[in-house]
Amino acid sequence: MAKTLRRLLCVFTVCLLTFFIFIHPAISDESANEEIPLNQYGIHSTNPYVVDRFIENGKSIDEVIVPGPPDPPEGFVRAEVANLPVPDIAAGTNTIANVPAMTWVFGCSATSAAMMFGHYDNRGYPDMYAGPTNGGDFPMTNAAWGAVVINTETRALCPLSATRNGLDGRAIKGHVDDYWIKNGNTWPDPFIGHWAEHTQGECTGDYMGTNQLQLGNTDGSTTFYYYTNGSPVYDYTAPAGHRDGGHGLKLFVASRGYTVQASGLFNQYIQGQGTNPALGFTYANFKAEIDAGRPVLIQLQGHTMLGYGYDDPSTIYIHDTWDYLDHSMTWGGTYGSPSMQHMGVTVLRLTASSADMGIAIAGSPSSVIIGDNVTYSITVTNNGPNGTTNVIVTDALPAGVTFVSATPSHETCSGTSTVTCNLGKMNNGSTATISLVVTTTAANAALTNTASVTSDSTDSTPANNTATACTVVNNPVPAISSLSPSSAAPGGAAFTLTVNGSNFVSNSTVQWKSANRTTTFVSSTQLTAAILSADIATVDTAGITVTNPTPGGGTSNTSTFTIAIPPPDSGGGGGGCFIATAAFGSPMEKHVEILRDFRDRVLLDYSAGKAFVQFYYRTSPPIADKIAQSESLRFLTRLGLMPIIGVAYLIVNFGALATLLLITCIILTLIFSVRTARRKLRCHHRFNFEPESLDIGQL
Ligand SMILES: [Ca+2]
Ligand SMILES: [Ca+2]
Ligand SMILES: [Ca+2]
Repeated sequence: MAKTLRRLLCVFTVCLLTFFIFIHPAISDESANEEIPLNQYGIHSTNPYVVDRFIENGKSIDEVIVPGPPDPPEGFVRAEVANLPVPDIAAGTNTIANVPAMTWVFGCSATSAAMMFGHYDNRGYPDMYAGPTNGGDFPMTNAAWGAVVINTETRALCPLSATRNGLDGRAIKGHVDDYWIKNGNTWPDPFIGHWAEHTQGECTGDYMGTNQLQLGNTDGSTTFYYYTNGSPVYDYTAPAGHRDGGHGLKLFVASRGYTVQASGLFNQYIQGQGTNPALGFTYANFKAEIDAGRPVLIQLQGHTMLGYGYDDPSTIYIHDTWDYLDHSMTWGGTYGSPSMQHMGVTVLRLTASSADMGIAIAGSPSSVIIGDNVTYSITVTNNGPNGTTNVIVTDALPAGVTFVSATPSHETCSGTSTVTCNLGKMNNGSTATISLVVTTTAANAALTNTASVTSDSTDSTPANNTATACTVVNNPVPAISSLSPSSAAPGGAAFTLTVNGSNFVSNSTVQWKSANRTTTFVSSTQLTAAILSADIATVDTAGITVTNPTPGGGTSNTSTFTIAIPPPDSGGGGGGCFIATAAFGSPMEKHVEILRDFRDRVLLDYSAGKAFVQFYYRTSPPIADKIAQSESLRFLTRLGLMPIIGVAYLIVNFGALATLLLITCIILTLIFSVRTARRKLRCHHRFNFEPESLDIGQL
């Protein structure tokens, strides 16, 4: 019996524990709710805007309306304008940069959503706003769209929150025309019974159900659904005649061609606002969204704002839909005074937009001469499926070119060694071009220039994100215009030859009679070359050329260098007749002139003569110096030169043959005369003639 009692007690204990573990929270929910007074809609809630509570799939759901006042409530005091800290996640603070701030545009929830999608429009999702303002890039405020007076109320405008006929180029009725009468108005929407409802699209208000009485919203209101216990409600499809504002966000995203991550859309009470204290969205959860670059809708009792930053331990930064400024509040606390309790969030996580960016590059012309410009035509294409933002083309210029200009079809380029062009936003299927001009500075058989493209979106095909153009940069054909010097005396020393001309390059080579000589590049119009003493050992002419190597290149015209006896007035005694000048005292003396004529008109016509002249000029100057210093030597030299001068005179004036004949005749005459004289002498001996009386000069 006692054993049975122990068993019963044990079973009872287990049942009791099971009851408390699994059943008690629900009881706790109910009892907790019932401790809370009924709100204006007869619901046990501290939130006066919970309009209904019902069970679905075994869970209790709150239907919450957000009336979203167009202006801060009467006497409302907000916290001071926040100075955003510099993002530093490790230090416990972060903000998402450049989140638009808007004033209230036909519903705070639609306005907050428009700020969020406006942000995404500039961060990889450019189709979120595709209107004409600001080139289709959603601006940082809605000031550009101005305001309008409707039924005595002045209302700010923004087509991303609420479309309207005449706004932002729209020529048909839109959200405001069909659904809006006056803030808080509960009348049927204006289009009902009067005109056909516009096709919903392009604005958050359409999809979120804002202002639409047939979806249970009075003017200015949007509805959201929350699990009472604080767990998230994923993409909730509301009962007929109702619309969850969160689900509306997803519908809007789909209408713009983008998608939401799995479980990437939910409404959730923050921790402490649901019936289960263990459940609810936390400050840490919010920080994770901000760190991922995702703004979060902050739901207050009666108002929606956009949260985009945090600062530990519990400050969050928000745009409150009432001005363009940064504000802050404490996570889970109240906003302003009279206070609006922070009660929930709506989280949206977009799937990364996908844009296959492609780039092509073509250099023109494909073959140039060094110094010419090459124009690279860079074409960037967004092959989709989404539009994208922050399209950046990078081109690190190769060696051998210098930057001239970079002209993009839109936006800007910068840099001269690495050219960076920020092309900004590119819609699906759109194309942008960049014209990049460089000057070639070095020959290159394959000048390769590579450009690459990146964007904010995921790229399904990275292989086409880089492209290369190949250009042949040829050396020009050189040309010689002059040489300095252009001649030298034979037997001179090695010297530096300056070659003037054009199209010379750093590796041009000077040739002497087709043989390379050590060459120094001075400029594109001047080279110098080391000429050897052996090159000018003898009287000669040498063809000078310049060769540029491949690619391209070639050999110049030939310029002639002369190795010759210096002209008469170029120094040396007597026009080069050193000994004769010393002997006769003047280079203009007529005997010297005869010798000079003989040299120039006879000797230099023959190679043996040239050789003799060269030999003479190398050896005669010191001898001439000695002769010039002694009168007797000068006399003897004059005497010795006389036969040579005579022969030279004859050859110059009568030719070599006539002179030879004449000399032969003279010699024969002399021989004949001598022999005749000898015969007479022998006769004289025979007839006793005196030999002393013989005068040969008389013969
Ligand atoms: Ca856009
Ligand atoms: Ca309405
Ligand atoms: Ca690609």
